[in-house]
Amino acid sequence: MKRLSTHVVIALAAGALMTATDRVEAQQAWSTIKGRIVWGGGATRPLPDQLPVGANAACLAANRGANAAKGTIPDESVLVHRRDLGFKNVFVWLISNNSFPVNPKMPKFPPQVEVDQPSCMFWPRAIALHQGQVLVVKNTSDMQHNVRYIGKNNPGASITLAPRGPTQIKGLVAERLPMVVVCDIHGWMKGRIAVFDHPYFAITDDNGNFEIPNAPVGQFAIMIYHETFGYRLGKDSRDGEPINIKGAVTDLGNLKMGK
Ligand SMILES: [Cu+2]
Repeated sequence: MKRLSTHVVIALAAGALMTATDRVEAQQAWSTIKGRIVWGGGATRPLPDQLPVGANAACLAANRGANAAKGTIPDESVLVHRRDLGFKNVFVWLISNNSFPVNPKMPKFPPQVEVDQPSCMFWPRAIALHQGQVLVVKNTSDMQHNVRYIGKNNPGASITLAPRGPTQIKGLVAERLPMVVVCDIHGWMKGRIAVFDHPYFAITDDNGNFEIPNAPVGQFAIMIYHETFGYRLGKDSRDGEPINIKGAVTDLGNLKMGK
């Protein structure tokens, strides 16, 4: 039998690999992960602290929750819904030691994510973006703000924002945990910016709900993290909680968090 030339053998081997990969992709199923993070720290929900903003009339005037007589605005670091105890602004994301399969039908992310500082607060306070998205930091107030963030993989920056002056932050890369963002002019202004190199992340809404569509069926781990409480189950869950993703919907139900 005539020997096959080296390049023909390599080409055949590559063809076999391609076929195997295609088969895996064809068999990969997708599921929507959903659930709700609820306050689990006791019978009474935590009420927001009141942050003294002193004589800063502009902050008081612009903030709907302000108490002008006392000169305070509500601290938004822990927000638990007064009726259903849903826990807002909790980051939820999948982690894996390997790269994730991605559904080819998954919609593309919009080019940018926006955050504003209209009332001496970052709104939204919890920000999540996919690597490649541009973070647009707006300032629709009549005050000067700045935005400073510190990352482990990102060099960080401190950017002054004139009244009505937006800025764009490009080239953010994935971080293991959300980065802290602050305004140095108003010491109480804090938020978190999470950056992911995969599309499987969400932030809980006012009622604690989250949803991660198009997640790959299989055994993975899920991270549940809040700026004040850290990992949902403490250090035991710093490498995530096991999750078996299966069926059209993987419903995790109510997950308690807080202490
Ligand atoms: Cu500020």
